[in-house]
Amino acid sequence: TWPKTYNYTGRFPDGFVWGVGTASYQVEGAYREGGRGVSIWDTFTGANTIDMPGGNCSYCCKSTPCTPNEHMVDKGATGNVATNSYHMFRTDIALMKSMGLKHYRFSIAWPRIFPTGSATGEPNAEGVRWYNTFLDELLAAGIQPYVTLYHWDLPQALLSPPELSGWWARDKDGKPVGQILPNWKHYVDTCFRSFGDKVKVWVTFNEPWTSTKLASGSGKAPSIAPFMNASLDPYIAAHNMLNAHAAAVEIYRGKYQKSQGGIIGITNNQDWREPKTDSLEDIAAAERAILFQLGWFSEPIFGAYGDYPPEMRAVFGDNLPKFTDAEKKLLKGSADFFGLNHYSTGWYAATEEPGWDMTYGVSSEDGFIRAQSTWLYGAGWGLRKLLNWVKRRYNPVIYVTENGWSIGAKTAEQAANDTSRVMYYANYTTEVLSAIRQDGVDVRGYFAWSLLDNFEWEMGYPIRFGTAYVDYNPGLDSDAPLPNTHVPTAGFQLRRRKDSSCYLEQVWREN
Ligand code: GBH
Repeated sequence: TWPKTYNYTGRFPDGFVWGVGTASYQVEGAYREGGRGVSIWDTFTGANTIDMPGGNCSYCCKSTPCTPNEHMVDKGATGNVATNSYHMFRTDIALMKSMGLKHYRFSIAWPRIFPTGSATGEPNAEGVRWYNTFLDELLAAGIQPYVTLYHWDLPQALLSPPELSGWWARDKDGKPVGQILPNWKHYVDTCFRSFGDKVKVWVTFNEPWTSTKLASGSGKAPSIAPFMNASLDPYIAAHNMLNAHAAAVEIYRGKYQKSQGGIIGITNNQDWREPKTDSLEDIAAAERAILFQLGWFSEPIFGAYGDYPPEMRAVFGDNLPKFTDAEKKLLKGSADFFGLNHYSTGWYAATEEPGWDMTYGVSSEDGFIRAQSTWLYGAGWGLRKLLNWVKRRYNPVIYVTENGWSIGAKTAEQAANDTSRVMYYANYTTEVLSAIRQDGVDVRGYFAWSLLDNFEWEMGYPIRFGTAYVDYNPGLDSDAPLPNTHVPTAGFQLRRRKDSSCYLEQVWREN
C-alpha cells in the first residue's frame, strides 16, 4: 500500500517550477519528414532496415538486416509515428494549457538538426524551423521550455562501429577518443545559436548512466553490442559523454549565456537504495549503489575535484578512464543546476560477488507497491532521502526533471481512472515539500513524467506513463489483437486527460 506521508501541509516556495516532460523519439514520430536523419533508435526498432536508408543493422553489425522484431520487447513497435506530436503539437500545447501548465520539458532530436551528424556547416533548415515554430507557440501559450539536448536519439551515422562508435569511441589502447566530440559541439552550438533566444533552461544529457552503462550490451538499447568489452566500454562511453557535457557548458557559458541569460545543467537518474538491514555491510552496499551510479556522473561536475568518486576509483582502478587536468578543470562546476530523474525505491543488501555494476550488492523490493513497469516501486520517502543524499554530498540547486508511474490500460475510461498515479504524485510531491521545508534541500522545480502516454523505449506502447491517455488508433477497437493496439495511426490520435493531471493541476495552481 501507499505510505501515508501525504498529509504534510504547507506551500512550496514562490516561483517553484511545476512541469511535465517528454522526449523527442518517444513522441515526435514523423521519422522520415522534415529532413530528419536516421537515429540509433530507428535502427534498434528495425524501422531503419525496412524503409530507411542504412541497410544492415549497425546495432548488431550483421551483414543481413535485422527484422523489426529482433531487439524490441514490444515486437513491431517503433517511434515512426509515436504520439504524432510532430504534427499534433498544437493539440499538445492546447492540452498543456488546459492543465494550467507553465513549464514543459522536451528534447531536440539531433537527427532533425544534423541528419547524419556534422562537425561543420549549416543545419537542416526544416528541422530548425520546426523547433522554432514549436517554441514560438509554446511561449505564446505562456509555457516556458526546458530543453534537453540529448535524450538518446543519436544520429545513426555517428555509430558505425568499430571505426566510429558514437559514445563508445576508443583507440586500440582502450583510451577514449573524441571522434564524436566535434559533431556534438557543432550540434549544441547550433542549438544555442538557433533557439537560445527562446530557451532559458538547457539540459545537456538525459540520464547518461542509462544511455551508456545500462545500454552497453544489455540488449535493451542501442550500443555497440558485438564489440563490447563489458569491463571497459561502458566506462569509455560515460567518459566521452561527461567530457561532451563539459564541452557544451563551456560553449554556452563562453558564447551565449551572457547575452541569452539562461542556465545549463545535466540530468542524472537514481532510484533510492535503502539498506536492507542495519548491518554495516548493507549500509555500505547501499551507499555504493548510489555512488557508483549517481555519483559516477555527478562527482566530476558537482564534486570538489572534477573527477570520479574516489570510492569508485578504488574499486574500478584503471578500468575507469582518467581525465586530463584540462578536462577536470572544465568538468568541475560545469552545471548551474542538478537535474534529477527519480522513479523507484528498493532495498539493498551486500553480496560476495561484485555484480555487473561492481557494487557488491543486490536490490530487492519486498513490501513495496509496484507499477505496471516491473522495475518501478513506489515509496516517496525514497525521493526525500535521495534529495538529502544529493544535498549532503554536493549541495546544488536541484530540479526533479522526471518522476512518474506507469499503469496499463486498454481504454480511455480505464486509463483516466488512474488512482494509483494520483497516490504516487501525492506521496512524492509531499516528500519533495518535506525535503524543502524540513530538510532544507534546495529543490527549485518538479517535472512529472509524462505529458502523454508514449513510446516507452524497448517496452513500446503498452507501458503508459502519461498524465494524459493517448488512443493511438482512434476508431479501432482498442481490444483488437496486435498489431493494431501498438502501431500508432499517422493521422489524428486522441488525447484524454487522466485524473492524475487534474490532481497535479490543483497542486501546481495552489503550489
Ligand atoms: C526515464 O528513465 C527516461 O528518461 C524516460 O525516457 C522514460 O520514458 C522514463 O524513465 C520511464 O521509464 O528493466 O530492470 O533493467 C528511467 C530510468 C532506467 C528506468 C532503466 C528503467 C530499466 C530497469 N530507467 N530502467 S530494468
